[in-house]
Amino acid sequence: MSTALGNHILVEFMNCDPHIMNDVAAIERDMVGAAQKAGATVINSTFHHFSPYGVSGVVVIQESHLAIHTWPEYGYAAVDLFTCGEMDAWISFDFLKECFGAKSYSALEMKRGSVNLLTRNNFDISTMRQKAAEWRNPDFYTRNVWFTDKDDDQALSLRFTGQVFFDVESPFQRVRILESYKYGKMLALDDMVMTTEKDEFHYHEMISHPAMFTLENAKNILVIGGGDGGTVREILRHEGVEKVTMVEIDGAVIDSCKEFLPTIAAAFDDPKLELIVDDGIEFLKNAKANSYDLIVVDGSDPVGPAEGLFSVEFYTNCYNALKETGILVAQGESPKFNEKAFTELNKTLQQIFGKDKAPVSLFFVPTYPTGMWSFQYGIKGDLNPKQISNFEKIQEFVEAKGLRYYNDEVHVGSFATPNFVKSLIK
Ligand code: SPD
Repeated sequence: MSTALGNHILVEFMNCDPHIMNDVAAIERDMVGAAQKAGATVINSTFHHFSPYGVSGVVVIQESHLAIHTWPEYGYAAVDLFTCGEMDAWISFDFLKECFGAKSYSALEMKRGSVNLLTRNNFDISTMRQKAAEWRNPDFYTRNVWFTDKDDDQALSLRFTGQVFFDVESPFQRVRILESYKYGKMLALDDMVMTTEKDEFHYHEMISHPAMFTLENAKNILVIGGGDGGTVREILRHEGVEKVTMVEIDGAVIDSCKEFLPTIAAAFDDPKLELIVDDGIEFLKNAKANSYDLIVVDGSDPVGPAEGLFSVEFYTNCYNALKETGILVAQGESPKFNEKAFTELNKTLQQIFGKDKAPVSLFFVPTYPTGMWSFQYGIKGDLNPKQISNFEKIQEFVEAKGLRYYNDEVHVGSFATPNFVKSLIK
């Protein structure tokens, strides 16, 4: 029989992966996982991310607690594994060592509450049980966990509930579905917000309808990227569309959105959609000339797999694949957050489509850094999205489909450019 009430292992994890040491969601998941792995019953967990870096947190278990404090700048974690009963905390130790990528470690094991030093009370357990039944969890428990989409100097942060629905390192990127307090569930690729349940319509209505109403009769459409499904959902609202081909490089994005963002991934079963999981850049190299009325490039930011979506070669291939009269719409970055990518993309499109054939449409997305975002156009043939006349048709469509961002006024207004944007693209 044990002569102590508890067992306490004080752990030093050293030379850990610094990114993990600063990832509050991963650390919470791993600490809870470590408790479960050792057969503990998890009661609650609370974790906090410090600014600018560092994480602290506790997992309360039926068998006592696991606690952690990290110093990412030293790749260091101080961990307490306090257990009682039969639980083997060394199982948690081994699990965390792997999760944190600790290259060195040490541990000090102590017995806590030596029964030789303690005297047992005769306290009245029945009164205590009755009191316990009256307790309520006070409202002061708060979570302060933030997802931050940032460059070196600017950021957009969303407080999230700690719920991680999907977290997979695909061959291309880290794909996550997290839950934010204000904007519902969101898709994040690496550390960038792609879309959220509450404001996705800003982006998806504006990437689709201005081009569709400029063309008026688009039948054959190609979407590159757009794995969450929001763009094809909007395009397929237009009854005259005969076929949409969508080429998304990362199947994990499609799978995660189908399962956890079904209102965005709502059109994947549409018979007019051909879904291809492959590299869109390669697809366009081999695309037949003169094929599409509209090509939509719904890519992520110009890092990782989307980098090639900002090249001259790629847009030349898009130009060739468009019909004689056709439109290209590309995710154009922000003239405030990513001025360089915004400007270079416009230069590329002007070079390929012509100087007056690369207009910019600006719109507002609350969950993208700076909020100001753009779609950039390449116009082939005699079309002008700034000068449309089918206002009534647009109004009927907006009403019938219950659109929440796009309308005839927004269409025209979105092509108005502030002076600083004019000078970036002149
Ligand atoms: N920084 C966000 C860039 C937008 C990327 N595309 C979002 C995909 C939505 N379908």
